[in-house]
Amino acid sequence: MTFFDKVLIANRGEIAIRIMRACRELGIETVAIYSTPDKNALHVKYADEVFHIGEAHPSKSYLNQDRIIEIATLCEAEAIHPGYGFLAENYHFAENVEKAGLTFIGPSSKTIHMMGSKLDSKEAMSAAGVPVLPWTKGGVTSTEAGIAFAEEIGYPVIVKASAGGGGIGMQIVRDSSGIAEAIEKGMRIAQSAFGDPTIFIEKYLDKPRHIEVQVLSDHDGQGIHLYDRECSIQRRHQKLVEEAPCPIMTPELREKMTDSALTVAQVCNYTNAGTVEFLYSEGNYYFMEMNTRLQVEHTITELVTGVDIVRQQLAIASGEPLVYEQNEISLRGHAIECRINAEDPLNNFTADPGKIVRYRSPGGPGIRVDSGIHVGYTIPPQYDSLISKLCSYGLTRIEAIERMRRAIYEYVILGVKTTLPLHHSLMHNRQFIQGNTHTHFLADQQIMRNLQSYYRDEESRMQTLAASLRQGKETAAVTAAVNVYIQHMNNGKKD
Ligand code: MV4
Repeated sequence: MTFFDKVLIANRGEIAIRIMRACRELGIETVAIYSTPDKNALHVKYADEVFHIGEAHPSKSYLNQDRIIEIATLCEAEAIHPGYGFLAENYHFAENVEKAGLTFIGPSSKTIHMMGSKLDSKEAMSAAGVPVLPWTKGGVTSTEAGIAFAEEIGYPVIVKASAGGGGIGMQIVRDSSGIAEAIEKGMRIAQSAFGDPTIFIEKYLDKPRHIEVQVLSDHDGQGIHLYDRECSIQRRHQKLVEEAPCPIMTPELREKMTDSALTVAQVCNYTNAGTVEFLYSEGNYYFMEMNTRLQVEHTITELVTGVDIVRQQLAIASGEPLVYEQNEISLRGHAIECRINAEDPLNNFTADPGKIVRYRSPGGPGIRVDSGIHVGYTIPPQYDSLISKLCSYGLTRIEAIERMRRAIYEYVILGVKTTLPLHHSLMHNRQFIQGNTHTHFLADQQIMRNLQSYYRDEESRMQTLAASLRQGKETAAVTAAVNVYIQHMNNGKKD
C-alpha cells in the first residue's frame, strides 16, 4: 500500500489523537494544529510536527481554512484529515483543499455539498427507491402551500431547514392552529442560522429510533457497509449513548437498511467513510440524511467488525481499492459507547470546564477509552466538553452492559462535573437493559429525577476533597473521595 508520507490533522482532542494513532501504525508523519488554549493539549504532544494556528475562537483557529491549508502546504503534508465537527462537512473547505493540490480525507466537495441539502438528498434518494417520509418536494416557498401540504399528509408534521442539521429550526406542529406561524418562524431561523431560508415539511414520527449504517466506499466505485448502530439516547441532539449493532435489528430489516445505505452511497458517488442516518418506527425505516464524515461513534463499529475505520479512510483517500469484500465483514458481539462529558446533567447539561485534578481511566477486558485529556489538563471552555469516549465490548449485549458498569465504577475523574453518574443510571435502567430505547428516552424514563441523589453524593465528595486539599492532606482526600464515589455507585445498584 502506498498511503501518504505526511498528514495534517485539522482537529483537536480525542479525535485528533485517534487519527494520529492510525497514522503512527502506518508510518505516516503527523502534523497537529492548535489554538492558544490548546498549547498543552495531548494531541499537540502526540504529533510529529505542530503549528500554532490562532486564538481560541474557532474562527481564528480550527475553522481558519486559509491558514490550515497554508500550513499543510508549508510543511509538505499531502493530505488533511478534518476529523468531525469544525470543517469536516464544509464543502468549501474540501474544495479549497482539492484546489491547493492536497487530498481531503473524506468524500468529494460535490458529495458533501449535495448531502448538505436535506431537500436535494431526500429527492435523490427517494428517486432511487430508498424509503423516505412524505415531504414537500422542492421545499416550502409560501405559507399557503405549506398549510395545504400539511392538511394533505395529516398532522403531526415537522418543519425543518433544508440546510439544517442538529435539530436547528425544527418545529413539531400537532394541528392546523400552529402551522402558519411555524412555517414563517422556520424560514426566519433557517435564514439567520444557515443563510438559506429554504424549509420543508415532513410527516412527524412521535418516538422514533435513530438507527444508522456505517459505509466505506473507494474510488473504484466499490462500497461496503459495516452494519448498524443505534444512537437513540440523545439530549438536545447530542448523543449520550450509542451501541452496535442495533438491539432490535432483525436479519430482514438489516438486509433492507444496509441495502438502502449502499444505494445512498452509490447515488451520491460517495467515497471514504460515511454514515447513513435513518429514523425507525413500527417496523418501517426512513432515510434522514447522510453524515459525510468520520463520526464520534465509529469506535463501536470498529469493536464489533474488527475493521479499523480510520486506517481504511487513509487507504481510500490515497487511492487504494477497498481491501475487504462485503462477505468478509462479519459482526461479532456487542459494543456500547458512553460519551463522558464535563457537564452537569442536573443543571441543564451546562458545560463544566476546568482542571482535571485526579484521573484514572478504566481498563481490563473489553474496555476501550479514547480521550484527549490527562491529569493537570484544563478543559478549555471554548470547545466541546467531551472528556472521553468510554466503550465496552462483550460477546453478548448484557456482557457489554456489565463491563460498562464495571468500567464506570473504576473511572475516577476529579475536578469537573461529569456525565459518569448519568451513565451509571442508564446502565441500570430496566428499559435500557431490555433494549427499549427511542429518541425521547431521557425525558420518558425520569432518569433525570433519579439522578439527583447520585449527584448530591458527587457534590459532597467534591467538597470533602476541596477542603482536604486546602489542608495539604491530598492522599487522604483522594482516598476519601474515591470511597464515597464507590459507595454511591454501589448504592445506585439497588434501583
Ligand atoms: C424527525 C423526527 C421525527 N419525525 N423527523 C432530529 C435531528 C435530525 N437529524 C432529525 N431529527 C428528527 N427528525 C421526523 N419526520 C425526530 C427527530 C428527532 C431525533 C432524531 C434522531 C435522534 C434524536 C432525535 C431527537 C428529537 C427529534
